[in-house]
Amino acid sequence: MNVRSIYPNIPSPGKPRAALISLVRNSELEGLMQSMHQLEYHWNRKYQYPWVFFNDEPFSEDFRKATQNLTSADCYYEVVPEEHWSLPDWIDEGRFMNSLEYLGAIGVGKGWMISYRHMCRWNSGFFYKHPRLLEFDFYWRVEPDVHFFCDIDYDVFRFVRDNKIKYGFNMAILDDARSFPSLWSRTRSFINKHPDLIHPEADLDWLLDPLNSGDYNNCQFFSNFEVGDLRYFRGEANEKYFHWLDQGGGFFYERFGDAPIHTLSVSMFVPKREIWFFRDIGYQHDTNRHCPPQAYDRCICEPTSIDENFYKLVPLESPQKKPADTCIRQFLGGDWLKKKPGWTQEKELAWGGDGFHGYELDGFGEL
Ligand SMILES: Nc1nc2c(ncn2[C@@H]2O[C@H](COP(=O)(O)OP(=O)(O)OP(=O)(O)O)[C@@H](O)[C@H]2O)c(=O)[nH]1
Ligand SMILES: [Mg+2]
Repeated sequence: MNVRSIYPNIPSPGKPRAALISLVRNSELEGLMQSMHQLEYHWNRKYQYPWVFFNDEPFSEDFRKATQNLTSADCYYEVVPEEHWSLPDWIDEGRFMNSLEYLGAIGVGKGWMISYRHMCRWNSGFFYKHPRLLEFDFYWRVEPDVHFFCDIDYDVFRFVRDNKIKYGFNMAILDDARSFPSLWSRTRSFINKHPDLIHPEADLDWLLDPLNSGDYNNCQFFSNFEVGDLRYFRGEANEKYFHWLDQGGGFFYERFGDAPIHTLSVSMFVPKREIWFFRDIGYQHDTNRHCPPQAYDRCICEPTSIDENFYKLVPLESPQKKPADTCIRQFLGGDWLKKKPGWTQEKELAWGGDGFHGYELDGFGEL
């Protein structure tokens, strides 16, 4: 059946210029189809936002046909420009090779993979510059093999636009600090160089550990799910910050990830009220899963506690220092940081009877 006949795409003058975007290999078609199918079924068949697929090589005919078959929205197939996916001339290749060997040997996830470094760099500083995305103001990032569990009955892009949200996430978890030993010192030097770029209503404190000399606590928005404002990423503050990190070589001599970089960027340059926790969108990437409470009528997942996933990438047993509270509590602050009787980080919390209260955001109230 043609989904257009059920949900006619009535173009309204105010429809946000937005797209679903996915960097993906031809070989990941099956995994992508599963992600796409679920997001189309639960959400996009009602809104028909276009899909933009990116690849470091041309997409195959099979890939195009299969993906186009899953949506009645427009699909675009783009190749990443060579200069956004190659070794810059200021990088010492020998030092890069040593880093691949070293991070691989100590077991940092995909630390040995050259393509992974390019992927992280592209997601940090290049995706929003691609000519195709210049047609759009907002994006929702979708990876192969992820799951969407809930019917989403509102236009996420309209919500983001109308409420001036610059960045939306649905998991905040600890990252492996061995992948970016110099990220915080490099970020600190950027702050010292450009104090004027720090937004007066930004909140960086949730990312700093008072028990560890005020250093970065390694919390990150888990960026395989993100909804954001492309104009923010193209703006002066983020662009200068990315350039500063890139010049330091951390994408190649270390394994700087786009997740901690996006997290630090928006936490420095965006008012906190413009960062949104999509607690209502059930989602899974590998073993990391987020499922909203009290949403049995529209979600097909078991509700997860607010602290879920905190230790998934960095186990409790690792020697890495942990912040005093889980990353999401650090972000939410306020009452979320008050310890309940018997509360410890090690214990997965059963969801309390009173449900999630969200946090007040200019009167948008509870999620
Ligand atoms: N076209 C293309 N896509 C890539 C390449 N490397 C990664 N990607 C895509 O970038 C996204 C992230 O890559 P992953 O390897 O899954 O990285 P990750 O999610 O941090 O790692 P996992 O936790 O192992 O899934 C996925 O959408 C991949 O399909 C590449 O070399 N070429
Ligand atoms: Mg992945």
